[in-house]
Amino acid sequence: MKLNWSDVTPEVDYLSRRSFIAAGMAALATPALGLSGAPSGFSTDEAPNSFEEITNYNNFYEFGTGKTDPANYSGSLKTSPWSVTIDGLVERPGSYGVEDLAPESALEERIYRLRCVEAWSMVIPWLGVPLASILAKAGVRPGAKYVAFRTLEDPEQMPGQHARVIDWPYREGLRLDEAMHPLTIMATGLYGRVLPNQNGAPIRLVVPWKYGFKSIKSIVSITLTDRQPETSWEMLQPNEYGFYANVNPQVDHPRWSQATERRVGAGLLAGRQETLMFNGYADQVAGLYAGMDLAKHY
Ligand SMILES: Nc1nc2c(c(=O)[nH]1)N[C@H]1C(S)=C(S)[C@@H](COP(=O)(O)O)O[C@H]1N2
Ligand SMILES: [Mo]
Repeated sequence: MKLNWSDVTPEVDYLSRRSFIAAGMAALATPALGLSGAPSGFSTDEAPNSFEEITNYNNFYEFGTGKTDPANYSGSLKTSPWSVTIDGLVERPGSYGVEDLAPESALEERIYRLRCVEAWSMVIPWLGVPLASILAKAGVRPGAKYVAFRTLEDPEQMPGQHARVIDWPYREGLRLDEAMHPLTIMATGLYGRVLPNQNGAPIRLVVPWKYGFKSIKSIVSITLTDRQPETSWEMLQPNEYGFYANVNPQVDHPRWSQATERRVGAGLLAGRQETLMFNGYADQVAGLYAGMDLAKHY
């Protein structure tokens, strides 16, 4: 594993956390919570965006549609206690506490690229657990083919829900094999800290080879089904947003090209960079779509 980005990122808190871990210490004297996710071989060695960028340029329509709205208005979300209902085709349906689904001792660090369908991207150092480990707790029953996710619906805590831009709650879904893929995680932190509200606290999905809208935030329910679930963006505009939403530079959005992207924070002179098939994760995930027409199943 190559973690040589540390000499190019100025993220001071993160660097100090890393050296802390290296020293084998258990606690941190900074406001960071010192969650010590083990690094994993799945991470990119690209320089992560700064904590500032990752937490102030967000899409989280429950708090407004502007990029700084989530940072400004998500303080009203109460993230603890928080439980996730897991139901449908599972052996042990029920309500699971976040601390049981993603215990600190199980957290892994995953430095992933995030590519929004709007053609910007970032690199984010998540902390989380494989979604597969969460599904194993509930026990997937034979016959389950898809996983459906829902975000909290509570306009009192999520003022953006007073506007009906989306048919709330925000909904997403994955095919079961996508959900079980080792790259698919449920994140509860980033940069060694508890997940900020604007990034989907206390628990959100991260599927790095798909457009960002698949990575649903602040999840309250997970349902195993035998049918492809309805998903928010497809419900809203099916000719523009599909169920699969795999990052694909060869399939343009009807209103803009997906061939290139702007890396947030790279600066005006950096120019745009080429978007990679499956967001650069083709070696790991292309096999999931063997034989499928990805222009049809966008
Ligand atoms: N519940 C919910 N989840 C959501 C969204 C949203 O509006 N509501 N926006 C999505 C989009 S479009 C993107 S690009 C990512 C952004 O994640 P980030 O703000 O943590 O970078 O969250 C996704 N998850
Ligand atoms: Mo997005």
